[in-house]
Amino acid sequence: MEKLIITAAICGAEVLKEHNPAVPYTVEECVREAKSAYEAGASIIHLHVRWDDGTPTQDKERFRVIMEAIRKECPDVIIQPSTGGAVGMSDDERLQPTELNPEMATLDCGTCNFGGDDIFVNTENTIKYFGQRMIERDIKPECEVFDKSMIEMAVRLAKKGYIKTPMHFDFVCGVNGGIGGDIRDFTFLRGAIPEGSTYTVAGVGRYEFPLAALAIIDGGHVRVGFEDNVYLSKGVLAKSNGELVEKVVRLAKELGREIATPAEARQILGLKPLK
Ligand code: KMH
Ligand code: ZN
Repeated sequence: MEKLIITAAICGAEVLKEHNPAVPYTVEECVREAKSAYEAGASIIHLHVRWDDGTPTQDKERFRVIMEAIRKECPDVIIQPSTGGAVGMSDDERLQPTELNPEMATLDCGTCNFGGDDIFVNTENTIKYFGQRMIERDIKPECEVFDKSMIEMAVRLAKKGYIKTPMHFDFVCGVNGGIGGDIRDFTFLRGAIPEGSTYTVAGVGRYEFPLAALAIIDGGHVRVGFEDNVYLSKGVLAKSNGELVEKVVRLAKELGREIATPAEARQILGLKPLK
């Protein structure tokens, strides 16, 4: 079985210090959280950025500063900026970090409710626009799917040339408005991706670790982090993203799965090796 790629979604756009005081907003806090995850075994950092007061932004310069600061401490880690940003942002606002030519970025493959009155809008034309941008800039998309129909959208747009194959998916399970995070939800998504694709699973809240275990057994990959879940176990806040990654490493060890280094993750995902 391939080694396990662990992604740490260290920050997100919605989670706040009120949920867990270790949620990073400042440059220094982002570096601290990325480093803790990297040292624990994460090879990919899925990155949103905030202004110092916690407001989410897709500002290119803010991304540049934080990505450079993370690289100083985690020289070979794969940094995967979000192009989802926060609900309500325009397409061009969201696309700003792609101008920095990251190795990877997220590509959200459909529209869904996102709690309360929020709607996370990704029309077919938006997905084509984002997909085209990633092809032009040689950025590997992580196709974020919040439901099975989004896999079908990604497959259809890949056939039309908007997404390169083999595709890499992220099953985000447990968002209010998307698919749930039970075993049958996972197997439904898992069975729908084309052969030769890779996937990671991001379970929201209480789904984080049970889904991680399923992916470890199945040969998939795992995303954890404050974006998805702030608890180490029921009622116990994680002190850092690193603690969440450490728990996945422990599960993987018990289940006999080795952890991929960033270089191995690049190989598995078909990214160019670092120069
Ligand atoms: N913050 C969500 C609205 C992504 O990173 O691409 C979108 C999101 C997805 O987090
Ligand atoms: Zn995200």
